[in-house]
Amino acid sequence: MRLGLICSISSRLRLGRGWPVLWLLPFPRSLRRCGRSTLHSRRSLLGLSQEPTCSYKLARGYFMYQHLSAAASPAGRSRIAVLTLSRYTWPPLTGSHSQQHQMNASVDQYQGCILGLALGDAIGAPFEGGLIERSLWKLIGRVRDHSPRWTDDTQMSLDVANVLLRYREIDQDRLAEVFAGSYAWSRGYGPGTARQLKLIKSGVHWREARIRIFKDGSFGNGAAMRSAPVSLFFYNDFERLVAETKKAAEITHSHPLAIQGALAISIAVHFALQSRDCPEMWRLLQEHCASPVFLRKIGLARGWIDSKSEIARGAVAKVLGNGMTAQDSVVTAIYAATRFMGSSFGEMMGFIISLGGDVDTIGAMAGAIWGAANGSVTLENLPIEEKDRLKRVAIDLYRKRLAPCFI
Ligand code: R7I
Ligand code: MG
Ligand code: MG
Repeated sequence: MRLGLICSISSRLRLGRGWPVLWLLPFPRSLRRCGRSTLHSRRSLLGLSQEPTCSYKLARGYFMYQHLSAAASPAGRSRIAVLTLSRYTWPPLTGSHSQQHQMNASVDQYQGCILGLALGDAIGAPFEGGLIERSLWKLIGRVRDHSPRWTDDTQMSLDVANVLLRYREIDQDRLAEVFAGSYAWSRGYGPGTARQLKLIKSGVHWREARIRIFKDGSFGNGAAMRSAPVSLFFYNDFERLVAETKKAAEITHSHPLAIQGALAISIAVHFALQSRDCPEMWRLLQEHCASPVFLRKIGLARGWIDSKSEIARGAVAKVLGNGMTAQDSVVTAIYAATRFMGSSFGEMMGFIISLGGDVDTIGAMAGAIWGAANGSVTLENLPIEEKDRLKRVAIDLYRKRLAPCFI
């Protein structure tokens, strides 16, 4: 009874601005402090990731976990303290979709996801766009050590990851600032997003900027291409995964189709991490991407995968699409990743390049899914801009990913 009370009153309390505040709460006598080594082995078994300030365990297998973190405010002066007290059981409780399954993705899969995303983006970039874009990319498409350079797809994904690692949620104001601060024309941003980010930089609020270019919000694939890190961070909590994916998308892409595209990639990455059978993935895709165009394309892709038909690239490009909009590229990427899940990354990229169109983005989305399922071993030897940074971000996302919370 008392345990429940503590859990409910202390869940993610935002304690306001000012100096960091430590809340001291009484703990039931039946809880005893556990040693770090016990905690560590239990944490790895449970897939917990946050570094606790202290933790308590009950003999019955329940334990409490106290986490205190402080995040700098926008001005960098005042601080917000967040205290999280959670209760876990071992084995995890059953309940919602994500809690019904053992959550045991590895750090290698996280690295595979981020490396796959960046490699798909960088390998696909020279094939994107018309003659002018391709010629330009020939000039600027390599970094100093001649590794392929990634584009806006990876930059915005890193921005999302950085905000998640710092604030442990999608803080939309902060993410809008980070997007605008990272903007560089040479990363090949989508035309609408480039204009929005310049507006935000000039002081226009993101809620205003996002409807200045397209009045209903953009339905470009710019939200879907950056949603994989959200899926990695909220791997253990499917409801948060859905809610935070929407928040990350709507800053620049508030059109329902763009949001559905972002959800589709988050869901596909979520299932790739679990190496689970597909029927449940297709069902959730249909549930969360319920517009007629998505439903039609998801149904077709599912039928092709289930029948193991080797559909010709021309038909895939024509029917599922290869364009810059969410509805013309997201299902294509999920189809390519699923079809080539048991093949090499190179084979998948060869297929995606042969589709033409928005190759870097279809490559980035499919690469994230493929890498989340297959891990990073075969991607390690491929050259890519700032490989160490990409791997570090993936490791941080793994270490700090949201632990399951049963409050
Ligand atoms: O979605 P976005 O960030 O573009 C991402 C693409 C990826 O391929 C990246 O690699 C990069 O190259 O760009 O940029 P937006 O400009 O918001 O959307 C992309 C395109 O979708 C737009 O330029 C439009 O052609 C189209 N589009 C729309 N067209 C009509 N009405 C998006 N929203 C609308 C709309 O509401
Ligand atoms: Mg790009
Ligand atoms: Mg692109």
